[in-house]
Amino acid sequence: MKLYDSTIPSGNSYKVHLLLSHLGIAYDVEDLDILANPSQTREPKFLAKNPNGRIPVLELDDGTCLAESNAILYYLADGTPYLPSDRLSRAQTLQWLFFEQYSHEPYIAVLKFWTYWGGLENLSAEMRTRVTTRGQAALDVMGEHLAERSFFVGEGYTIADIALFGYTQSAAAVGFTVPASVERWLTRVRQQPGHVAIKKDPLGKAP
Ligand SMILES: N[C@@H](CCC(=O)N[C@@H](CS)C(=O)NCC(=O)O)C(=O)O
Repeated sequence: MKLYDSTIPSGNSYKVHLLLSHLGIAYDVEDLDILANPSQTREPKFLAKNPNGRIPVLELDDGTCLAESNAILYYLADGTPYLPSDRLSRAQTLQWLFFEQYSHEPYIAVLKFWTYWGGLENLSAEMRTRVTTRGQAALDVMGEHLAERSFFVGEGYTIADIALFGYTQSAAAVGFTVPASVERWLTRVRQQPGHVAIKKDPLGKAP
């Protein structure tokens, strides 16, 4: 299989790298320049793989392409300990995957992108407040949930943790206040067997 990623470190792609590392699955990678104008993900060749023009995309060995980071996690984790088998736990896993995409990533990931690769200077004060307030609210929800538990769903580490780790690991660096329970969880995630760090920014803009 082949993972289409970006040249700069994408938290959404990183989630997939992280799960593939835990699973010990070998794969190819192709990096695209998403800072080009237009982004290489908007070229016809890539749009044929994902009409939404975004990485990550996982191309399976039969040529089928799967987009959306959390859908890719769900596909890869099926039948493994990273996706619970009971009905309620699976739904709770989805609950956190949807939370990540609707209430977390649009604020924390977007602020990360603007901070390191440009755009922050064009932001109105109103928009900046909206992004920081909503991102902080997501971190606070995570903090409450983790106050008395080690991982997001059940007793073990699942794709809910992987999805949320993708961008939460960068939240403090872009100005958010990370609750202590979330800091402890970040450490627990880094201690999981097969953990890999997000790749370095080849442009040297992100730490
Ligand atoms: N909801 C998508 C978001 C993917 C996304 O925003 N990808 C960004 C990089 S992190 C991208 O491809 N940007 C290039 C573009 O929009 O042209 C997911 O979780 O995979």
